[in-house]
Amino acid sequence: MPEASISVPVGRDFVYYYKPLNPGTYLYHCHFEPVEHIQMGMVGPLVVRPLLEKEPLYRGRRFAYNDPATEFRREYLIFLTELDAHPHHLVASVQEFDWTEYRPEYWLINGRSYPDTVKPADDPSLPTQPYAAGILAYPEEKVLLRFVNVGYQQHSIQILGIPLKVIGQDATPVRGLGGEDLSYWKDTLYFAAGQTVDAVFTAPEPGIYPLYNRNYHKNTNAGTSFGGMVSEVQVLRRPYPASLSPELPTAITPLPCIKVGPRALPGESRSERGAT
Ligand SMILES: [Cu+2]
Repeated sequence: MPEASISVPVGRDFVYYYKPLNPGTYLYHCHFEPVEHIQMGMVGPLVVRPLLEKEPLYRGRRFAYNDPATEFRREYLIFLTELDAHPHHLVASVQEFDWTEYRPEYWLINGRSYPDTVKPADDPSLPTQPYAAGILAYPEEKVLLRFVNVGYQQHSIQILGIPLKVIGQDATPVRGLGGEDLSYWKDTLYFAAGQTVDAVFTAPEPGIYPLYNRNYHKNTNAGTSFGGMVSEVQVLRRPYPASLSPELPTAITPLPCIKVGPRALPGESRSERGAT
């Protein structure tokens, strides 16, 4: 809950435990001064995998939820944020900013704007934006897109030529009270701020299919076209024989994370800080 949860002072750490109960696509963000800190980048996605994947019958296969109908071959994260450079300049020089003046001029997918979105992960030209935002698949593969909108605006995303089937929203499978399948097809998905959506498609014939924000002013970088919340779905021709097909990312690949364990500050023992 913003402003009511525990704060972590500068130079200190805090170990937070939680038990994930339900599979799906989530997001996390800082809960202290969130209006400023979310804008400054204290945000991220969180994926909880279904226990179904651990059952012997389904081992080695991927599912979005505990339902065999939610199987997929590849998954990609579409992490939507936007950025107003003005408060960043002010905060960097320790000046106040009135957040009701928030007017973003950069729109990002996975922390990048087009054309950077389609560059590979860990591209040397983007040392602080390591995540790729392009979507790769071979024809007829089932692709799961995990959309997370952690911007302050609503966003509408369409993939030209590829309708999307919504199977989950806010980490909840789209089902009726009796468990009936209420998943539905959409050309344009609309995301409220703070919303997540799981949508699938079957890769069509080889080609490049643009993924873009239908609010066209968000297809720019500070007024310069063409940019912003734009990426591509690339459906690649599978070489023959299929065994020669280059490896594609089959799942969200986490970057190597820095392991931060409970550390004692000088003059302080671990037990005093409640570390276990
Ligand atoms: Cu914060």
